[in-house]
Amino acid sequence: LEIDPFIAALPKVELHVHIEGTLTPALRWKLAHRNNISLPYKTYDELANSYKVTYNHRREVNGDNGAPTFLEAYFAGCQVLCTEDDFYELAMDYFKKAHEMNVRYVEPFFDTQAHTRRGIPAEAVLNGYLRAQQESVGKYSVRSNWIFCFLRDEALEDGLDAYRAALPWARTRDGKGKGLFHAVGLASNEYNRPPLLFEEAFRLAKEDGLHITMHCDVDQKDAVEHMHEAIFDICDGAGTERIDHGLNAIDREGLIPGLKSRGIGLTLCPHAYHRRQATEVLFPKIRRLWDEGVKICINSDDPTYMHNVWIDGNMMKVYKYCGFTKADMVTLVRNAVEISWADEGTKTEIL
Ligand code: ES4
Ligand code: ZN
Repeated sequence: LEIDPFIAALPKVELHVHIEGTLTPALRWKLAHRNNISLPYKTYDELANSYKVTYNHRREVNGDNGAPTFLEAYFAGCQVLCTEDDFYELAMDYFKKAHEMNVRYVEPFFDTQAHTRRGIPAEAVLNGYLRAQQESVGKYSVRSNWIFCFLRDEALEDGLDAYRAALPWARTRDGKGKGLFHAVGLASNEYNRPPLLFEEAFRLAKEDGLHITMHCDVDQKDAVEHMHEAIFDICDGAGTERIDHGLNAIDREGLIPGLKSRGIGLTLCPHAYHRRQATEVLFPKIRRLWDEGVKICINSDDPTYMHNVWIDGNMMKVYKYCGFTKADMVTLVRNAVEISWADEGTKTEIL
């Protein structure tokens, strides 16, 4: 899908992108050699082919066609990331790409657990991203506030340990932190891992003055129950400020009013869903959320693992298939600004 010049030139904001999901085969190849990590691929082409993943996180659902699941490929990619410089380069590559797409402001997700469980010190991850956050402003005119993600398929205690270790890099209520992240999220495999399992973690983050979001991925098992918990139960219904994905809100009465009354926005990633939903099925659902007045915005999720469709490609898809006007596309960006956690000065500078 060719990017229309209007979409290319539109100033953009991205609120749903996993930094580890922007790792290109080229950088992965380079870091594998630099860090002396043997890849299970003999050639660069074989490596690039490993990015062709299946949609569902569960192998038994995909059938065994030999392709890795998304999460298998994503965590395999993480293995080349070892030093502070590696994390810095990963983030700077993304910021460069963001700059080229006229993305002005980003709230990237990061996992520390994906790295500490391989023996990488959390400081390497956090300092690498912190340096990129600082340098991207001058170098690429891209500002960012980051989101620490709990891996929901790991134990709560493990997530709490990771959170406590990362807290000096947060922008906490007392103003003492290093300012890398200002929010927490919930990612990885949602199967049998409802949001309420992480209630304690979200309460803690809220006490620390951080914002809260969580993934409720599309068409997962118990998707509407997970959404119901996220909206009505986490911190007694005053917890989550956004939901990542959340397309299943249209499937149960009461969810859309719950989103609207609390001002909970949805960070949608249309291409991720388009991989397995027909055009004429998917885009009317997005259109319906829009028509019902839910604050939605458009994002890329894990672009290098999703056919290299970045935020501009995702915006093109809704422009083309939802029947949105140019003014609507501007409103989508304004929605992102509104539901972002940028400070007021940054918000006015973005658009
Ligand atoms: C993710 Cl697509 C997706 N689903 C769940 N967790 C994730 N982490 C990064 N991308
Ligand atoms: Zn995501």
